[in-house]
Parts: sequence; structure tokens; C-alpha cells
Amino acid sequence: MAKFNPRLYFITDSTKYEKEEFLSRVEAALQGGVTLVQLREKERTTREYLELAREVHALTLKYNVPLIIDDRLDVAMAIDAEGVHLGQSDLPIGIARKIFGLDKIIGATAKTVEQAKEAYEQGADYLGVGAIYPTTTKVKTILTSTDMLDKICHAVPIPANAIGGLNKDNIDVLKGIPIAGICVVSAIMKADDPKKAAEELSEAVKNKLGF
Ligand code: TZP
Ligand code: MG
Repeated sequence: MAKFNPRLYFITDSTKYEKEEFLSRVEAALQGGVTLVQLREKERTTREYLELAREVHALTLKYNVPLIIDDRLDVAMAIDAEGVHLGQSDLPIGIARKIFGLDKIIGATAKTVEQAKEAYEQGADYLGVGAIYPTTTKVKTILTSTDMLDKICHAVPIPANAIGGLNKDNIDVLKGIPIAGICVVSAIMKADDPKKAAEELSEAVKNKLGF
């Protein structure tokens, strides 16, 4: 498996931005210290997804941060991304692992202990668990309690990240839960200053969660 650090996992949303603005926000997030980046595109054609992925990958490579492609193993493979993230309606983890190989990062979404165990057994490297808080990002999801997050963290040996509505001022609820990191979209993507937002989130993770 490729090495990765899920501590401050930035997931993109390009929907409101021109390409140059989007790419400069992604680069600012990298400068601010995000440790993992996921390109998440729901509306683009395959060709558009591929082209944007190539450009984002050029940036993440510059900062030595792994790039995870959401939903699409074909796009991930085409640009030689470091990883792919798969939800419960995407390609099953076991199949993706066979196709993508052992060296790549495969992430899974899990909202129950059963889903977490299944993803782990099929070869997932990390889990995204949430939504912890209601989110303004376009996503089909339901809220996941911090109690469930805690149960999932204890049920599997792979890192689990909290996701959903998280920001520097509300992550205290995660204290004491053995998560490996937080995933954020809006808190960085929509910030006036994405670099500063990433820096402040990183500080908040250290001060409030202790890692
Ligand atoms: N999965 C669960 S919540 C979510 C995803 C992709 C969106 C999180 O976005 P935000 O803006 O950090 O709430
Ligand atoms: Mg998906």
C-alpha cells in the first residue's frame, strides 16, 4: 500500500469555481498543510473528470500529497492516482483491490460496523465515516452518530476518518474517539483563504484532538 496520512483530508468540490480559481484553491489547501486530497466530481463527463484529475494530480505531486479519486477506478488508473474512494453503491472494494493492485490506496465509506468490517475484509485501507453534522455539500448521506463512529473505530484495525459538516470550531465532539483524521470539503473549499483555513484546521486537530 502506498503510504498516506489521513490526518487532514481535503475533499474538493469544483462546482462553484472556474477552473483556475478551483486549482488555485486546491494549491492553497496543499500549502496550508492538508495531508491527503480527494478529487470529487459528480457532474462531469468522464473526459472532463480525467482532464481535471490530471491537473490536480500535477499539483498534489508537487506537494508530495497522495491524490484519491472519488468513485471512478478507471479515472484513478488512467492518471496513475495514488488511490480511489468507493462508496456503498460504487465498485465493491474487493473487486477494486484486484484491479488496482496492492500498492494503491483504497478508501471506503462506512456508516455501520457491518459495512466497516466488510470493507476492511475486502481490502480497504481507510474508512470515511459520517455525516457527523449536517452538510451543505451535495451528497446522499444520513447522519452518523459519534457513538457509531467510535464503534467503527474500535471494530477495524484500519484508520477511520470523521466526515460531514466539520470545521475548526466543532470538532471537539470527536475528542476521545480514535479517529485517524478528519475529512472536510466546505471548511477549506469555501473559505475566504483556503491556505489559512487548512492551517487553522490543522492547529485545531492538534489542540482539540491531540494528534
Ligand atoms: N460524505 C459524507 S458527508 C460528505 C461526504 C462526501 C460531505 C462533507 O462535506 P462538508 O462540506 O465538509 O460538510
Ligand atoms: Mg461514491
